[in-house]
Amino acid sequence: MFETEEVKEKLILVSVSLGNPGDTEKSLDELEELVDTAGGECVGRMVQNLDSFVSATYLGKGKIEELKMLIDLKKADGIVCDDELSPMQLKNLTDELNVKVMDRTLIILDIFAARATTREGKIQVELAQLRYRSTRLLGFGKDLSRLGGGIGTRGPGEKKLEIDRRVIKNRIAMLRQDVKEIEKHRELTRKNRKAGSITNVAIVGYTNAGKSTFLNTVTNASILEEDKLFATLDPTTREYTTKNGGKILFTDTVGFIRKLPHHLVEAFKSTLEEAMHGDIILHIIDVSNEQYEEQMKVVYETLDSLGVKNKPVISVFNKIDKLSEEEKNDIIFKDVRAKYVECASIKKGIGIDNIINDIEEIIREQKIYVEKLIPYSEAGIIQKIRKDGELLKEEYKEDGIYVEAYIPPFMRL
Ligand SMILES: Nc1nc2c(ncn2[C@@H]2O[C@H](COP(=O)(O)OP(=O)(O)OP(=O)(O)O)[C@@H](O)[C@H]2O)c(=O)[nH]1
Ligand SMILES: [Mg+2]
Repeated sequence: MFETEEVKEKLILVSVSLGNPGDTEKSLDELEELVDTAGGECVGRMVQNLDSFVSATYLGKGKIEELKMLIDLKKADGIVCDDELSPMQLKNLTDELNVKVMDRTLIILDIFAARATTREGKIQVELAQLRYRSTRLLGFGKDLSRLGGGIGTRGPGEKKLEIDRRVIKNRIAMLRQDVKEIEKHRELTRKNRKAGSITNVAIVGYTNAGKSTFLNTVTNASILEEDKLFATLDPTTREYTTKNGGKILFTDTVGFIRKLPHHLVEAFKSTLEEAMHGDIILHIIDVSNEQYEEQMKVVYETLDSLGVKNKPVISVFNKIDKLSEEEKNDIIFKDVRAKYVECASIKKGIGIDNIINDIEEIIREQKIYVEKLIPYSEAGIIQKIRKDGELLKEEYKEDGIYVEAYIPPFMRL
């Protein structure tokens, strides 16, 4: 991702394990992937088992001494903690260790900064980065400025992030204004779309599950699909025409991850909500990832936090081509939150027809039966019913056209 960088930063991953050691290791595996994506190199790991985080220093005293030795031994340039550090923890650890101290949030923000391409994406990422920074500069001198360059200091585009507190404050105010403008515009387009009475399907899922691959396969969109975390940041909407000529809009958006920084969720709220305004949620799961159940949980937690409720969910267990026959037999493809469950290999085009069928089935179920006399002045509506609904009967009478039909809930007669 940052090919221009010549020397990779050597980093040690650090975690405090409060519960299951297996979960901690899996979370660290993911952190390693994140660090790799951000252009760093993991040269070691250190885990401390504790009942709770040490509020001032994240790790206990003895462990910090051990960590110092590991840093010397591995000639590491810095550490990355697997949880978001408080400003105090960041300051104290930096003072103690004298190397670059980063956390999971900073790494994710860095990746987002590099991935952002649209004006909106860039504004949202910068806003999240500056909010993260502003509290970490406050009252503690310029701890983040001690990061030097490289990972954690890159803003969207080629820009280096601001470290001056006053400038940050002004910039945040400006960016917030920009975000407001964007939201206003969004609200308008959303209304227009509703008026167009097309079913919206929001594609959601853990990062790297295959969301963009689905949209590309089904609608010939050309969204970057990559075996990297957070390949997609900006939402993309594409129209799909069913065999019967009905229209469906699919929206692909940013993937979820455990411990998604709240600054990012805040900043990306409008993007995420946009996608969540869908009528149907298409949940893509990478069933070849051994953590897929945990990932499903994270997805539903994120949806809950965004207030997405009472929408029909279709869950797709994707990448079944990567499973052995034995694994396929062992896995129970089940999701209690879903109305329909499908197995698929989206990349190989397997299972896609079933997914489309499920969507059509839901659309059909959502339709409302009406009997109505439509005045001749509004005869154009018949065309709309043919397109988005099902016209059962039409009779031309003196004062209008009498229809019996199934219409979508968003259509008004
Ligand atoms: N083996 C296999 N690989 C797949 C399948 N579907 C997608 N992939 C691969 O999985 C990787 C991630 O796919 P994307 O479509 O970019 O995933 P995404 O959910 O959009 O990920 P983010 O945008 O990062 O959140 C790519 O390398 C795809 O080629 C599948 O059915 N089988
Ligand atoms: Mg994607």
